[in-house]
Amino acid sequence: MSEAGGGRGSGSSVPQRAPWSLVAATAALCLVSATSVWTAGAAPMSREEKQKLGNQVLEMFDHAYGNYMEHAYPADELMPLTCRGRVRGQEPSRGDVDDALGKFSLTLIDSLDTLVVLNKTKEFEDAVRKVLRDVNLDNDVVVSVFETNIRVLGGLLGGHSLAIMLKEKGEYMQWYNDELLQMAKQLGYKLLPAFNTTSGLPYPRINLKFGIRKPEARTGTETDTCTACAGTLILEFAALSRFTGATIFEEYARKALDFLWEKRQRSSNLVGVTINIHTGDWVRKDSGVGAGIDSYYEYLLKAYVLLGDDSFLERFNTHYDAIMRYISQPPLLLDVHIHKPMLNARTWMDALLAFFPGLQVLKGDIRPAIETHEMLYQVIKKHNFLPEAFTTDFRVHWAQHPLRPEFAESTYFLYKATGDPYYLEVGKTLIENLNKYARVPCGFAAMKDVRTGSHEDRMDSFFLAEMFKYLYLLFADKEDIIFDIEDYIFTTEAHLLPLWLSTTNQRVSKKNTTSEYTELDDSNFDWTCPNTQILFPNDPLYAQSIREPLKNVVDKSCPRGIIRVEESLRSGAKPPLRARDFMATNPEHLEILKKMGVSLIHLKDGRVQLVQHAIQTRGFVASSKPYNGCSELTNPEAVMGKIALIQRGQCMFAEKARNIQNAGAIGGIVIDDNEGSSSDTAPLFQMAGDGKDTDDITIPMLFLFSKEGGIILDAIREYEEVEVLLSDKAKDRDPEMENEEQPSSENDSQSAEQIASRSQEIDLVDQESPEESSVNSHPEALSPVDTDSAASVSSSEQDSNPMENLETTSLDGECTDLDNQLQEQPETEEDSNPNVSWGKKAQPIDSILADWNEDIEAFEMMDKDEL
Ligand code: DMJ
Repeated sequence: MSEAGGGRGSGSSVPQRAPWSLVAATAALCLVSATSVWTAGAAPMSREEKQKLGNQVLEMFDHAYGNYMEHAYPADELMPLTCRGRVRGQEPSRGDVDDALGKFSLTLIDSLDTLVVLNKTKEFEDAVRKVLRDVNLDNDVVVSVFETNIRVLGGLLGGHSLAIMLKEKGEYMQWYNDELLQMAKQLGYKLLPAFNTTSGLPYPRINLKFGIRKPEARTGTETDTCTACAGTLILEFAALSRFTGATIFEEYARKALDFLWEKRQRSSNLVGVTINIHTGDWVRKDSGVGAGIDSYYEYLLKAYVLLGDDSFLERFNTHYDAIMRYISQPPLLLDVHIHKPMLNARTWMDALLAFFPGLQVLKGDIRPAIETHEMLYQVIKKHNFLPEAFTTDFRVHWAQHPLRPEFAESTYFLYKATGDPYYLEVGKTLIENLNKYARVPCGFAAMKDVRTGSHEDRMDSFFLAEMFKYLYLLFADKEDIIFDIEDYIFTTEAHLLPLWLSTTNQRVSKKNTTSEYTELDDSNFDWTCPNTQILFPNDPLYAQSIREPLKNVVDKSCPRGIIRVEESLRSGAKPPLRARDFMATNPEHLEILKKMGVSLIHLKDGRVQLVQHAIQTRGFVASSKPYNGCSELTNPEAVMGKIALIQRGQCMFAEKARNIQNAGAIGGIVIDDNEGSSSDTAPLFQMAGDGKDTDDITIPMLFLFSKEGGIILDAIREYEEVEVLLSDKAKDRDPEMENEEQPSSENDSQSAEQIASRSQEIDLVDQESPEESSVNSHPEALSPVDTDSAASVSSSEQDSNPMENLETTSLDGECTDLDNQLQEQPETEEDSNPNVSWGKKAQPIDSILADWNEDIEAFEMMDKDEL
């Protein structure tokens, strides 16, 4: 490569960053700024212990890499149980998974820069020579464009990046003359025909020898690709362009990203999982941060960091807002529908989303990163590894675990951001589990079933590319690494690309898309990096205080489904009634509904209607002290006979409820401590107990997001006394209800018509198919009483059991069981049709049916999903 190309060829000196590019570099660099800050909580780990663990990682890498080189090379992967190489065509096909194998010594290429990170420079030099000598990129084999890009192109570029770094240091790689880069360029040109679509989105597969179109290609007929597949090219392609000066690669990757951005669902700002590469229609409209989408988001933020192009940050921020609004339900991340983002599309999560906390660290949003990571860690502690998919109550959904590195990745970034030694302990557990459960004489074997500990004859290349890198770096001090890791950004396969590329060969014309966005303001940049200076030195227990309330989230969750039924059969207790099992003709089911304050009415036309009776508590509000309500109140006189205001966090809701109840409060309102949260945008939040019996709690409790809670807080600042009405009905949902007297629990004896006129309404089209029911119910609502007259309004009678009230949202009792929340999804604007089941208004049956069919189709499709 010539200097004229502007790239950094061998012997060239490191280009100076232009001042503006520091923004990009800083975004990556600030991740490591907290390493020296010790946080209390977990005991600090001694240097010796860290070194010991680092050495253990090295030994494990040697075991994996050594066995691959000895028994598998030049095959793409090692089969660690039978101790031989996996050669495509010679083994039974595993379907899409095999598309990563191009007969190009995948594991060797994917391991190149890991060797340098792990200080195995001599081995790196040998490995590069082998790649140059042995690897053929022109095989008649159909490969995945995505996998080939992230693993092979990324591997070659990462190898090149570190080769030129070493050469410049003057000891190793002195013979190197950009040969890896030349191979990368050759591969880049082989991938380009995949982009020959009207949309600019690449075909998912390409024949390395024949491309797409030729009859011999055996590909090119696909119509769909995954969003991550089309949206995870920019780092490698831009690096290739900037290293070589050939702008075409960056242009193609940008075009694909531009197209995806154009196609985002405009009201939710989310993207689906798969898209038609010709029409741009979303084929799968479910949306999450895991399989199928994950690295699309990752590359938007990292493209900004590497390339310094604001438009990528703007897009990322727009998507991120949508993710936090709809998908993030801390500590969970749950897929939703792009067109109905308040509707969960699944009741399980996949293991790939474990990278997301790491991305949140890069974004600077530490709190949810800590929460999700903690939840994942507890799942790991339960099953030794993260199963490929697990349910919202943390049961295994898909039991395999192919030694994925995402959780180690997030652990590393969280440690860098917080300096909390807790994350070192997490890393230690990962190492122990790998050695204990996955290590076999000939390498490390993927888990076939995390529950039984059975193995698969498989060791994916990403295990060497990523896992060992992140684990080694977790325990390494600066002096343990022979170069400055802060000068590089990690691709999604953990390959290293130098940040100086941001100022090199920037000749690619950028689409002018900025007019679509709101101007970037300072706040965007505030949140681009974790501001560790502010967060941690002042509060060394920050990360721990976020983790603490979640420490039993997995253990205390209610097991469900088969396990639960089996357990209940053993114990004689009745299993919980799940929404889909509900039978309108079953008296026991009706009894459960009744206990929840819900009656079932048979209508003349054959439909049935579920009606929920209003439950109310009226009283003056008073702030509790301490405000978090986590210990005995110091101001019982102030809250006695009142509705206590408490802040979310620090302890379980049940604990808060007990403390205010003991102080004499007649109800409680928990206000979210997540500043800016609002029921306008956040999905329904359901309070749950701590897994223990909550029968002792008899006062009603209500949760309000920060914006709505702020209305009350403002009111008490302005007026001496503020009275509120806690009700399970939103008064303002139906103006017709405004003047009606609110029904009380005595309404049990009212006529069906009376109740129906002021109730939420559920239409079941077919009583025999209750699983097809659609219920339009609403979260508990609080109606502030007119503050002018508040003082003169006397307290109404408290007539409900609060936890019962809370639990009416879930047939499963204390569990936050999204499966059973059936119909607790607040409607989106798009969905909020004034005719939809509120009061007596009815949604036209055709539209209900169309809606249901769409949802059912989506659910069925998702049930069949594979990662
Ligand atoms: C890796 O190949 C990459 O990280 C990719 O983005 C998705 N995950 C696999 C490993 O799990």
